[in-house]
Amino acid sequence: MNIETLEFFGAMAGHQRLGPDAMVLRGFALPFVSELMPSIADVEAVSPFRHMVTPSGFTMSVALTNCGALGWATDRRGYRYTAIDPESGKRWPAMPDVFARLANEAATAAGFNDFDPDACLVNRYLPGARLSLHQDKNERDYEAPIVSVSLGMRATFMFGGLKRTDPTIKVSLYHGDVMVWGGVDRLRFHGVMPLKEEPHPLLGSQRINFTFRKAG
Ligand code: MD6
Ligand code: FE
Repeated sequence: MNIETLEFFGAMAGHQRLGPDAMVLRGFALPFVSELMPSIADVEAVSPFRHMVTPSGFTMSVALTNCGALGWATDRRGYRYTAIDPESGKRWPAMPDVFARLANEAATAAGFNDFDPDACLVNRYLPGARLSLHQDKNERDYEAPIVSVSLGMRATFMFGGLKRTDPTIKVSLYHGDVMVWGGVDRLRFHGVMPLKEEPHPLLGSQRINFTFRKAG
């Protein structure tokens, strides 16, 4: 299929381009939700959600856990990927098959073939939680895209440029939306505005985000 035809079918499906290599696939995760939910409980049972501390000593309002061979962690010493959950002292739980399948299919739909993530960061937002503007740059390989899945309450995502001071656009991310970005957009600053309480019929007053990466 040529690029115009791909773009046309993408637009028909409600896909929204945010940059040359960044797009939102509206509702792409919906067919996976009934399989994803019990898998979140499995992950949480091994490595519970926790509030980590940033290198500057700030306790994050977002609670997080991980699955996969590598997990993202932060403490006073810095940000890094670890094979061991610092809290449990054990490996992060394995990435459930359905997670890896969703990530791979979303990447393909956005034009990135053969995405094989080794890390899945799972973020939980309660009302008021936010994520300040940042770049994702702890991964070894910037060639692979990042695939980010939103479940539950709506979030207002801020998407900026390559400099912190560049203007940002705001995009609502809804239950089932998947963002894929890579290539020239891979290092763009981004964040999440404080979550408003708009309870979701399935997840209640929370938002869950999975962020898949090739970290190692
Ligand atoms: C979130 N996401 O959506 C936080 N990073 O809750 C991220 O920080 C993020 O969504 C890189 C790529 C996509 C993302
Ligand atoms: Fe990020």
